[in-house]
Amino acid sequence: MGAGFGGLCMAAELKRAGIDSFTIFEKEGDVGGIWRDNTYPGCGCDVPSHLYSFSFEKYRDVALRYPEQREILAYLQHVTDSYDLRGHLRTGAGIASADYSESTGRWVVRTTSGETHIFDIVISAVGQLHRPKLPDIPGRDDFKGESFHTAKWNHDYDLSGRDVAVIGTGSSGAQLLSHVARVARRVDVYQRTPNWVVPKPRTEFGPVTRWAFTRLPFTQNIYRALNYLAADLALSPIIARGWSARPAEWVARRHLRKQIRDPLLRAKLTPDYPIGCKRILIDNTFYPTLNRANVELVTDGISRITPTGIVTADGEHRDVDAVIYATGFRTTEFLVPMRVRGRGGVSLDERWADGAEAYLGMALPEFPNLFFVHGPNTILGHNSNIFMIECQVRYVLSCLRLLPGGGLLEVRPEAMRDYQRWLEKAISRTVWPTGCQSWYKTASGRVTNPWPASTMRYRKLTRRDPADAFRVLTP
Ligand code: N01
Repeated sequence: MGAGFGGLCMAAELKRAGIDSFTIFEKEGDVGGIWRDNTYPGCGCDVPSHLYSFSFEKYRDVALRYPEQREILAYLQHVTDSYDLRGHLRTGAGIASADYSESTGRWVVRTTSGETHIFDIVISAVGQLHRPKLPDIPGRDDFKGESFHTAKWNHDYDLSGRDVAVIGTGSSGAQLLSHVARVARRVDVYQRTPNWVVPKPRTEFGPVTRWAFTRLPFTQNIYRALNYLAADLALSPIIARGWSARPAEWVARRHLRKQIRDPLLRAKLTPDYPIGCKRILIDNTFYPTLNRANVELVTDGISRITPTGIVTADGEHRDVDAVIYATGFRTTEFLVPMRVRGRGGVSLDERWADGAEAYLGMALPEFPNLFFVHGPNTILGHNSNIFMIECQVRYVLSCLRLLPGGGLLEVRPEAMRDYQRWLEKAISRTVWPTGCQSWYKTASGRVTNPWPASTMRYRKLTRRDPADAFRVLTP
């Protein structure tokens, strides 16, 4: 389910393993996942392109360090074609439900258009950042101007010469701001919580690197490995206030000081929570854009939206022509709106009512032969998510090898319990539970989305023999 990075990786690896009997269901019209949906101006990735690609299909660029949305989407289309996946793809086919049948030991999968399919194994790869979240602000629906979410950009609406409100200053809001401010007459940027922002290294490679990448292609592999190691060894300790947290905060403060001269504006942009608690922004354009004469950072809370603009807590009404919601995604709902039922009719919604959890983020007792790619506690803010996806896909393939002639595989409750205990302890050592509010956790404060350790740790855990944690059932 899903034809983003996760689903395509799974499909390509199935092909590479000689398995051809699979279908990829995609609710939209093409592959690409979030990189198909997010087309806002400035959309790109702050993970270097060499690292933000599959190890079996390395992305090569001798000019640019960071890929833009269009390049990533083209890369995913290239993977789809190179691994001959189009024939397996069913587009416009959202999944409404997946029910385990006790009598057949198979899964009954229904699409939103009412088709029914039967499968031995179901793998969900729907991602965590695909359902836009619009804020619950009174009067939102009364606004008479143009409004849209960053993941549903209206390219038919010309922002030139308009007065625009941008609500939200996360990765998306920060990336698009300079592009909007360049054409709009005025931009009000509504910030609820400031983010830690560190400088982005130079986008273009220098002449020596270009020469090496062109003449000695193996140097691209070295560069990829160095990026991976740097992220894991230097960035991942930040989340648990390890050795690099203070230096990272120092770099971010210096970046802010250098780019924002006005002390009042600087104060508004200074976070009061530990770095790494929310996703760190890697950006060079957000702060300078706030210095522009046509941009105002508004930090008073929004009390309501009127037909013509936005009213803040201090009572000020700012008229605008358009409102851009850079307000993030419904991250903790995972497989919603799908209805999934396992053995004995147990519902995934009920199992996850207090927050999603899964063994290594991939499997649950009572849900035989159901796997998740990018499931609970597997997303990263400090390294390439593609690495995590590959670990999961490799592990799922190892699971499938335990069923050479078919059959059912289910994670043992003891393995799930031990893993969850370890996970919660690891999370409790991070800054996430108490440091701030973020999309990493549920309304009740349970951290359900990010991985709380190094990616090397995840690699080690997913290299173990799944036979240690799973049992084979007879239907
Ligand atoms: O969403 P977000 P995003 N009133 O949830 C604010 C990835 N990504 O789309 O912080 C006012 O981060 C909210 O405020 P607060 C990346 O993993 C990667 O920007 O909750 N404001 C916040 O400022 C990223 O983390 C790239 O107080 C409201 C913002 O909206 C993830 O996607 C590029 C509000 C939401 O920020 C999501 O990023 C882009 C309200 N009622 C995205 N409600 C790369 O480069 C929410 N906000 C890889």
